[in-house]
Amino acid sequence: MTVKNEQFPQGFLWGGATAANQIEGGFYEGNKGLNIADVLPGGKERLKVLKEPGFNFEIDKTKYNYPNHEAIDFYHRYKEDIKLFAEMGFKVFRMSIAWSRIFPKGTELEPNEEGLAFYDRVFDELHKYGIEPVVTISHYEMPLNLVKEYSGWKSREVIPLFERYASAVLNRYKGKVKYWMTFNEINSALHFPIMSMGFSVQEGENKYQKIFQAFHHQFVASSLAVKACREIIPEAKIGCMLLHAPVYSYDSNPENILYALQEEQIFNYFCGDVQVRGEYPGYAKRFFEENLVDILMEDGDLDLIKDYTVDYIGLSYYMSQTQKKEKEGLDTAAGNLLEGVKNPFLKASDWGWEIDPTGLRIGLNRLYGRYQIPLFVVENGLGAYDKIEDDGLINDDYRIDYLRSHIEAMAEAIKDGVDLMGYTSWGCIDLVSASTGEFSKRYGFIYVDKHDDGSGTLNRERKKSFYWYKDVIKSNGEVL
Ligand code: BGP
Repeated sequence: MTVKNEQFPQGFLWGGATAANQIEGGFYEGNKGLNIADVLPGGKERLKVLKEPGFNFEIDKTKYNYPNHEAIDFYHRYKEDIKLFAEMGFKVFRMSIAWSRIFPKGTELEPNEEGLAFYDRVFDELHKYGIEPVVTISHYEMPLNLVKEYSGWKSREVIPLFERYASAVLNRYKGKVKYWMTFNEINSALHFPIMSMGFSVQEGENKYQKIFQAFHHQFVASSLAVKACREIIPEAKIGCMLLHAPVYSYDSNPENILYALQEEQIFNYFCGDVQVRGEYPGYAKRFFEENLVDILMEDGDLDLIKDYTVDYIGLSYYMSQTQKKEKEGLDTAAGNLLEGVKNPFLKASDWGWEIDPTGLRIGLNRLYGRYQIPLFVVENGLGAYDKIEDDGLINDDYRIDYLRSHIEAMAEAIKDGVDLMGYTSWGCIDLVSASTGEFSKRYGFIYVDKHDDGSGTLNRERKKSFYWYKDVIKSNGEVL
């Protein structure tokens, strides 16, 4: 344990992060409709379907298991879980609302009262302990009906449906939620459009045309949500949410540096440039020309995007990426979600995600330098296999090391001048992994007895990191 000088501002928002589809379960309860996450299989099949074209959005019980159906049963156990978050001293709890609980098919004119009432109960429970909710309006769980009827965000017709949903939750929870975000990891669609956009790119299709057109629809929808938020809850803060994985050049060859810069622009900056600066960036023009992308827009879209930019940037940070123009002969960072080459200076998690706390400091500096609006690290953590010892303890020192090094990197970034609002570590309670559909890829301070084959009592246990994080929060990041 190291004791440091005061480095986090007073009021820093410490907490943990989750998403509805990865914790709630109760997939048919409270009149909820099916959503994308409900049809994603678990285990090895998950990554396969996310990467392959032609995914069909149906449940096939004979072939796969569907881990999100029960998840960790937060739907019924939220009180017990929130009590544990309070015990750790959380100031905030990041969660998402499942769109299909509020509008089961996405097309109804009126919201589903049972769905609304569930989140009322959750928010009330959080407030009972003085925990502020941080709410993502859409986190990888679009109603399945919209996927089937409209091919998800490919279609412009989804925009007013999303606007109706966003307005419904903003109105309902105006007295209860101060921090909002629109689309989770909006830029992740460049790798996995299924989860956030509700379609897969088919063989022979121009991937970029499909994805950037859908981005445009999401940008308009996001600005409409910002507009609604300003009108309904003027004192609230509403952000975008970006998957941030800073790009390094493999070496000092200017060709590789240029390539890394272009990857950085398209993957790390494009969505932020539109959502924060309110306009399509200059480099996009050339990228669109070279990739035969022609975005269909309507009158008023660009004005709306310009007028309703976000208040802060929520970001996830798990890894950096190292890029080289010609990759032949080099190891790729195989397990990485992002297709870079292996960085010889970094170790990786059991899933091949390269561990790079300095990359967080670099990323925060780059983002703040570019946008000059507050940043909020709303996801960061280590997916790891945990073992219950004979004495019942879970000694996850590897997780503590990971988190400590990333919190130190944030402290350095704050000293560098970055305006950082808070930190919600990902998967504060074990949950279903988004990319693998596994329970065994655990992130939590709280262990949940649930396994990849679906077995388990669902009992909750405090890990060693639980007590460590409690001290971190209590000391406002001084005791690490
Ligand atoms: C982000 C998602 C989360 C979460 C996290 C960890 O991409 O926003 O939903 O799951 O990554 O990823 P994974 O669960 O694949 O380990």
